[in-house]
Amino acid sequence: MSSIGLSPLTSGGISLDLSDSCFGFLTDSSALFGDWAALREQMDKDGYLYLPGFLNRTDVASARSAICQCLADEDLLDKTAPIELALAQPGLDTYFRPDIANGPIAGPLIRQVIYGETMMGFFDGFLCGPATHYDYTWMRSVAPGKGTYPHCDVVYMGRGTHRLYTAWVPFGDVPLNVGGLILLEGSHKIPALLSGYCTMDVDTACQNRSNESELSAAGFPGFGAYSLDMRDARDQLGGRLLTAKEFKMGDVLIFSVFTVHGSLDNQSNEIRLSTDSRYQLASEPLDERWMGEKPPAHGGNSIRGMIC
Ligand SMILES: O=C(O)CCC(=O)C(=O)O
Repeated sequence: MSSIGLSPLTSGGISLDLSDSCFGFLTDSSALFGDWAALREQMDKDGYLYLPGFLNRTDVASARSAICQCLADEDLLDKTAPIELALAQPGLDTYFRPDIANGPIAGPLIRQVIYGETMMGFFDGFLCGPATHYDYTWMRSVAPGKGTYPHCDVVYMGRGTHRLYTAWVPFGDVPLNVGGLILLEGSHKIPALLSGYCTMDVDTACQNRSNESELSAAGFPGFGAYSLDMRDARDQLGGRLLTAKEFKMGDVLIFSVFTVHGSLDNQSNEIRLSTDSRYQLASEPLDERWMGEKPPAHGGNSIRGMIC
């Protein structure tokens, strides 16, 4: 147990330092709701807004049921347990399922939650003008044992405006052992990141370096991760890693594309279900990789050649 009474928490298989100077819990900004200036100030200060209960829980639960049914239809769930619990088949290997969020069965219910009036009204007010969202929706169905390495979103979606925000929405209650999102407080303002890692793009091919991406050529591991070691990233960058004691259906966590984040590992036997979706002013440039009926996404024609 740590000094704050938690069992070991891991990210990427590495135990995190849970001492007060390295780890803590997200600040609840729901009391600021409606005060756009205060919400912008809070985002500017910490790099995120945590809004528990902001979305309609019943709508989120309906979408969850449809997602669970999709997973059950594919035989990914433990057949001895109710589908709604999303308990994984032993040995299941699943992590990323944008096809479910962008598909015809659960998609409409998910999109109603994340692109409906409540969310878009929030971004209209927060961004001070009509907001839009990317057409592409990222959806995670994170199997036991898996998690997300630390990264900043800008390296995956930095070709349009940088006044771009991610909303992370759990489609299930996510206590610590189910492995929710974790972010590094204040990391959106670290000069070395802003002038280095955050200027790069995963969809690049260094023609003088066997076509590896500029991130990989600069020594960043994986596909755009800042590091494969959340603990070490925190030690290097400073600040506290923050998460929620339990994310609940209806909660939303909004953060800047410069905020370092990843997830805790899923240490339970259920599949962690969540989406991450992107919002910006409609009048500002969009990253075309994520727009259209069939967004081009990464690779293929999205790759830009360069000399590194
Ligand atoms: O849900 C996760 O594990 C990661 C989400 C993420 O990277 C994001 O919201 O940008």
